[in-house]
Order: sequence, then C-alpha cells, then structure tokens
Amino acid sequence: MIVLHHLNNSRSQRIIWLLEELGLSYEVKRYERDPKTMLAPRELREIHPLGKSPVITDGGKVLAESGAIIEYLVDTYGKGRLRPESGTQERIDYNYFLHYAEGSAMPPLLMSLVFTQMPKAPMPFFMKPLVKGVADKVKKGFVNPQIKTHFDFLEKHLEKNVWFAGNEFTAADVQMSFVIEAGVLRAGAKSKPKLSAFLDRIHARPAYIKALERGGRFEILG
Ligand SMILES: N[C@@H](CCC(=O)N[C@@H](CS)C(=O)NCC(=O)O)C(=O)O
Repeated sequence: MIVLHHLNNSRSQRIIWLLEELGLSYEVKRYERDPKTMLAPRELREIHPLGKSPVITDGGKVLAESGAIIEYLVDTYGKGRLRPESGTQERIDYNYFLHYAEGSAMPPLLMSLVFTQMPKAPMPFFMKPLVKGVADKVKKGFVNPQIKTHFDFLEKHLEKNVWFAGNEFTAADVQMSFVIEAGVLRAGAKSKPKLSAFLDRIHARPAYIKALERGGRFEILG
C-alpha cells in the first residue's frame, strides 16, 4: 500500500493529485506545520532524514523529492499514462519541466518568500529599517527580475503548447502546478493569460478536486 506522508499546505498536495489522476489506492498520513516556524514536525524525520514533504512509502521503499516520487509513480503504476513517448519533443519537454520546477523555478520563489519574511522576524527595533532596506534591495535588484524572466518564459511556453509537455496533460503539469500556484502570490501569474488559464484548467480536473478533499485546505505560504 502506498502511504503519502502529507504536510499541510505543502508540495505533497500535488502528489495526492497525481495519485488521484492515476486512480491508485493510497493512504494519507497527516503532519501539521508548526504554526510559528511553519516547519514540519520532527516525526517526519523518522520517515526520511530530511523531514521534508512529500515522502511516500510503498512496501519497504521510501521515496522523497517530488520529481523522483512522480517518476517512480508514473514508472511503476502509470502503464504509459501521463508521460509522453520517449524519443519525442514532448518527452524532452516533460523531462525538462519535471526537473526545472524544483531545480530552477522554485529557488527564486523561495528567496522571495525568505526576503519578504526576513524584516518581520523579531529583532531590536532599530535594526528593522536596516534589514528591510537590505531585503528590499535584494528583491528589487536580483530576485524579482529572476522571477520575471521565469514567468515570462513560462507564459511564452504555454502560448505554443496547451500543457507543459505538448498538447496532452502529463505528470509534468502536476509537478509545475506548485510553481504556478506560488507564482500567483509572487509573480502575478494570474495576470498572465496562459498561466491563468492553466490554473483554471487544472482546478477543474476531477482528480484535482478529489485531491483537495483528501489533502485538506491548501494554501501557498505567503
Ligand atoms: N524539492 C523538494 C522540497 C521539499 C520541501 O521543501 N518541502 C517543504 C514543504 S512545501 C517542507 O517540507 N517544509 C517543511 C520544513 O522544511 O520543515 C521536493 O520537491 O520534494
């Protein structure tokens, strides 16, 4: 039996969604973030040493890292579904976006979160303007232009392709969903017509809706 170790408001929501798209039976074991630090509870480290979500267990196997979990589920249970044929341009794009999501797109989004939260941390009052000044400078000078480049690229990609790996929905769209959801908060993704339409389409999928019922309320941390 597949067990998904699910942290509230996290990337593991997309794994529930994939499990629903594949029509697999699975169990969800819930973990709650610390409301102050937003970190995962220590019990998650008993499943995988990094204590991050998502993690799945399947029989004796333990798998972490969204992209690796997606590859494992599609390889093991996909029966050819949700992945383009090898040797096609679609498969090249599929592999690209499966890796790009966490390897290239998430780091600047995460930096934006960190530099937005930094001035809100407890500190002597006289340091606040200084820290805010530095954080704003890093965001303006480096992080925001990076994010803009990524989201312009993604919008352009969807001008030429219905989904991230061609004209069929694939597991790469599941992997990319977290990037685009996070981009609504930090890159104005909803104002980009193709990205906005992508979100509307995924939100309407029965498996996505079912995954929200299984995973509980889902909100990207701001
Ligand atoms: N690249 C990893 C990122 C895993 C990750 O950072 N997960 C976050 C949730 S979105 C987490 O577990 N945060 C809680 C913590 O760091 O304690 C993946 O895609 O699986």
